[in-house]
Amino acid sequence: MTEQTAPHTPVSVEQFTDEIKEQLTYTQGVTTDLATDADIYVAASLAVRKHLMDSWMTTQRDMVQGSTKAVGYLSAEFLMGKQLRNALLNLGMLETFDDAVRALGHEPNAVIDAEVEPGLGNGGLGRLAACFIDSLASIGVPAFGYGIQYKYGIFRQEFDEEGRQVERPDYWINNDEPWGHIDYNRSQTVNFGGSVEEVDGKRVWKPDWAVRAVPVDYMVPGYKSGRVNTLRLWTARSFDEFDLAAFNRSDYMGAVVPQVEAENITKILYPEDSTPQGKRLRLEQQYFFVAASIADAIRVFYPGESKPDLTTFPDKICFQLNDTHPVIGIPELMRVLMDEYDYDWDTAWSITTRTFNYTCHTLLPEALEVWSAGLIGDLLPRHMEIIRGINDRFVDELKESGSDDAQIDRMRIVTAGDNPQVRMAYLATVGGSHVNGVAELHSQLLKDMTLRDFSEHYPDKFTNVTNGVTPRRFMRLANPRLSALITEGLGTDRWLSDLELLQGLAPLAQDDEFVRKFAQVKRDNKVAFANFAKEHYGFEVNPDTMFNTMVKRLHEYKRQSLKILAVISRYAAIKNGTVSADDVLPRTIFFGAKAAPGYYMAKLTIQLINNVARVINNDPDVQGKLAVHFPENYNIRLAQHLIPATELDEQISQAGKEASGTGNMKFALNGALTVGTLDGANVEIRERVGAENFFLFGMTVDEVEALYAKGYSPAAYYEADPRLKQAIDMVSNGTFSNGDRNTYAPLVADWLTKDYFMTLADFSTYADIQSEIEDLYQDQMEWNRRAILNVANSGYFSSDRSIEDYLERIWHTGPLA
Ligand code: 26Q
Repeated sequence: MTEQTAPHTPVSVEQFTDEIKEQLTYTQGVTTDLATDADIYVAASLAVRKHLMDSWMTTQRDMVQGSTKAVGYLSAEFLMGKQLRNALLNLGMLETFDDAVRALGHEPNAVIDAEVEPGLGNGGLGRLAACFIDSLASIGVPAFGYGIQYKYGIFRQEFDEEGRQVERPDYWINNDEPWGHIDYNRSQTVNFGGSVEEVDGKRVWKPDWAVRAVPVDYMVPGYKSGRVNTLRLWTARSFDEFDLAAFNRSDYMGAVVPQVEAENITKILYPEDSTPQGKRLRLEQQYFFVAASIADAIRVFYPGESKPDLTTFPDKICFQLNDTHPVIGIPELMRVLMDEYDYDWDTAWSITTRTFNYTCHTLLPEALEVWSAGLIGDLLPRHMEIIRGINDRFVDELKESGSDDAQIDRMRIVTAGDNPQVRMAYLATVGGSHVNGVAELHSQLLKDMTLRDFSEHYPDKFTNVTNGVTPRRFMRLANPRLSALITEGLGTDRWLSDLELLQGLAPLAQDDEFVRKFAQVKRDNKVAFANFAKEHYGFEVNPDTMFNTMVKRLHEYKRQSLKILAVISRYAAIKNGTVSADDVLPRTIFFGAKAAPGYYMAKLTIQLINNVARVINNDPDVQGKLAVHFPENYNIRLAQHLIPATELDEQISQAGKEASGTGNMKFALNGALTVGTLDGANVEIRERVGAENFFLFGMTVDEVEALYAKGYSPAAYYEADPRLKQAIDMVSNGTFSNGDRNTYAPLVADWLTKDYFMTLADFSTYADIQSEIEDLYQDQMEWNRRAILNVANSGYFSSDRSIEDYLERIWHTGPLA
């Protein structure tokens, strides 16, 4: 990383206290003595924003004056988490804040907690985008995050009496939201529908409706870099707020229809994070934010120019496509260049393909976005023409290079036949310079399977950038105790911007004194989590048990089922005395997971986990030996509390299905050991931390493929392992449904007859490795030594390193001078 510029002039506690009071009085109109925690939160946030303002403006100025190319990270999701403490950290004002807030008679944590977390993402992909813009600002690269300010983010999850997931709206903007700055003066118009006509030999799009895209800007402060970038989230507004004619006819509802329809576009985040449905509103969202962002970038980099030379556009900014969600940007930039600025196809194509790059985040074929050509043609007729133009030229290119018909059919961007479909991943691959996967294994599998024909046709386009996470939020903020110990051990806190320095901890794993301190930190984090859980979720946790966690979206491929079956098996063994009471290592198991509202099997699995927890936690026979907790509504805040307290992390997806995973990195960096399969970034984590410090089990990708090929029959595994048979029998005989045998019948039937992700086949090795885990845990010094080695060797998984890789392999740019 480059040398850091001076961040910011220090602010005294007195000055900051005064600034908070000033905001309270003159912005909010609240007296200091009557101010609530939420008032203080808003006042402090506004005061902090002011401290960022100068750096924000100089960063924007320097970006436009342009010593280096900027990055536009186009993403339908940014899962930011709470903002205030992150901004304070990056300004070096954490302690000043605590003291000022106390001086005003408030408790700092209560004020921090008053912030409502913006949940503008589903999971890994959205959180990755948030980590990346943090790293870009910290490295000093000029960048925009471009996305959508959803009015409702990811739903708030509740559990009903039966343990079923209930989705509640997440109306986060309802509260005072001091971070987003709405900038009506930089609005854009986004058009939809209509038709394309030929006028004087030119194709002219005559749209029939339009919405106004209004930017809401969030500051993205770099850590000690003196740089502040922008996250620009678009919100949709109507041009015709009100139909006066309708109102005058007393059609009061009808009068607001145009407004309601326009604002619907950014009303809600889609909660599906795989198997996307081809819903019109989703396409409207995608085009809405991408079209506004492209127009915005042209406005920013060619201010006031009516005839800009856009052949220089790829030197000003490159756009990273976070999965296929923004891929409609490719035909949109073509359209803008040809229709609005009069470039010919070849020039426009050259500019476009040099501007875009595409990151793929999946391997599941059903997760690849496909839009019906009919729908695109209806909503964006000119774009559909352009997509066909891209497709036709690409097919010609394939013919010239000697591809056979079968291969051409496999590779068409627009499928043949009477219900043609547009394959967005293919459009992204053809329309950009680079395609990357998100972990070594994933990138390899993309080349060998998912995009094989393309990697043969464009061998140089494909590369890998392994994901990473920001150590600022997920170590320094989430785990202050461990951070302090690391700083003490290394004699510096520079590791927060150069995470490979963690390697300096490796020798300390041999220092018993350090190991004991590390163990104490983990213990303190467990106690702190127990208190937090009690206060906010109402359950009792025993910190003298092993904390074993599985948190991630609920998906069959991630195999929460495997974990719950192993838990049930363990429960049965303790209850029946198959393991003697003395041999039982007390464990507390934590689950956190949201299911897509329409994903039946995932929701049934949530219900099962909740009911297994209910039965186990109420059974005196296993008291103190086994407990299961499923706090509802897993989110960034809960992650920041739970990850530092976890000792054993579960990354147990079927090999070849999890593109990367990023939770795995957060846990390793916070001193948990991982039990996991050879999947996604687990492979690289294990390579780095050492095979002896990672609990590996399960089939490999090749073994999985071989078993599919040979024909997989899960029932044979059920018959072969009595532990598995017993666990499944307990699910089907009503142990976890008050005797009702129907409740989980669909799950049981799936396990025994389909089990597409081979949970049953991996059960035995997974159950077997538990005794290895428990043996090591009995030796706390040795366990903690290995945990330290996980921390020491995981510095590679900083999102700063990911960004450095993007800069070098894909973006070919760097920090501002
Ligand atoms: C698409 C179309 C319509 C509706 C929804 C969607 C949609 C939304 C979100 C599709 C996918 C997602 C999110 C995917 C995701 O989070 N993938 C994860 O990305 C992480 C970051 O690269 C990886 O670590 C995970 O392995 C991967 O599952």
